[in-house]
Amino acid sequence: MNPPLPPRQSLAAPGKWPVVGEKAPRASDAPWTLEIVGAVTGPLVFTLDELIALGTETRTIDLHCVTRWSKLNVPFGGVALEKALALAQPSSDARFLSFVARSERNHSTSLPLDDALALGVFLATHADEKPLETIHGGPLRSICPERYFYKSVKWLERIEVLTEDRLGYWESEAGYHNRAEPWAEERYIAPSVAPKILERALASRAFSRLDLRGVELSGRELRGLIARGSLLRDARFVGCDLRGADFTEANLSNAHLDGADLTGARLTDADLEGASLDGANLTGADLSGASLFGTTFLGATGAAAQREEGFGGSLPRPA
Ligand SMILES: Nc1nc2c(c(=O)[nH]1)N[C@H]1C(S)=C(S)[C@@H](COP(=O)(O)O)O[C@H]1N2
Ligand SMILES: [Mo]
Repeated sequence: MNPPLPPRQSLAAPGKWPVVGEKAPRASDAPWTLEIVGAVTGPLVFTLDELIALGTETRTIDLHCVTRWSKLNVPFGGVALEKALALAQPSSDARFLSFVARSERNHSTSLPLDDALALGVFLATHADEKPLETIHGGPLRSICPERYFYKSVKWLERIEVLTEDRLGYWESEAGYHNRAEPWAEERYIAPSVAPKILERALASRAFSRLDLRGVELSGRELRGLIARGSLLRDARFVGCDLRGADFTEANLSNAHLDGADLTGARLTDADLEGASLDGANLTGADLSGASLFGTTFLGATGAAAQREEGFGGSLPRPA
């Protein structure tokens, strides 16, 4: 019987462990340390020996790379994240953790604090009873069970405790999904386009005519985005900075634009049916010709929507 694998994953060849992403840490003579900083009562720096003195254990963890290989039951040796974190005492407003690598591009990934603890993120120094090889993140890497492997950072040197999320390298540069749950196949934020195309579109803010159905871009700064005629049905732009964006003739049906700043944005002839713009700022936004059946503007500011001719949706209520 083959072991159960998340959708569309395959087992790596027995004994093989592919290398993905960066191949080596930043060159440095400084001894390895792990810092825990940010929204904590007591910022800490551990040497590796001090970290290990917190108590080591072995955890058997399944690895699922977003590029579709999996490796099951890998025995890792190291220290539970919660032991180190408890000593630093996250403050009451701590919500996210950013795991930062000692690498040329200061590679990072983030996790909600609650998920990191519930999933049992592990600070690994060993794999298969041997010191973790440098190419796989030795001397120290974080391992997050139950998430695609990009949520596990090689050459971990800093954990930043955050009150608001900060997207990691792959998540912000390559359109990788910020939750990364393999059983739900949360690989890319826009499942309908090739990751390379999304990466280029994000870098140049040129979305025109792309099929980006269901894209998850909440919280991003996307000022001046050009998305003329884009297919953005079910897209999520919650809380985005979209000042001056151009959505002329875009299909934004059922899209979520709650709390977005759409100051001066062009939504001319856009399809906004079923979209939610609750709490959005529409000051100076142009909604002429937009279809607004079932669009909600609860608590939105900027009266543009009310004045439009042919308005068929719900009116903004006074705040
Ligand atoms: N520092 C660092 N950590 C990283 C990456 C990276 O490029 N740099 N890539 C991630 C990705 S996409 C994967 S799949 C795994 C790969 O780990 P491996 O090379 O040990 O298989 O590391 C993750 N952690
Ligand atoms: Mo990956």
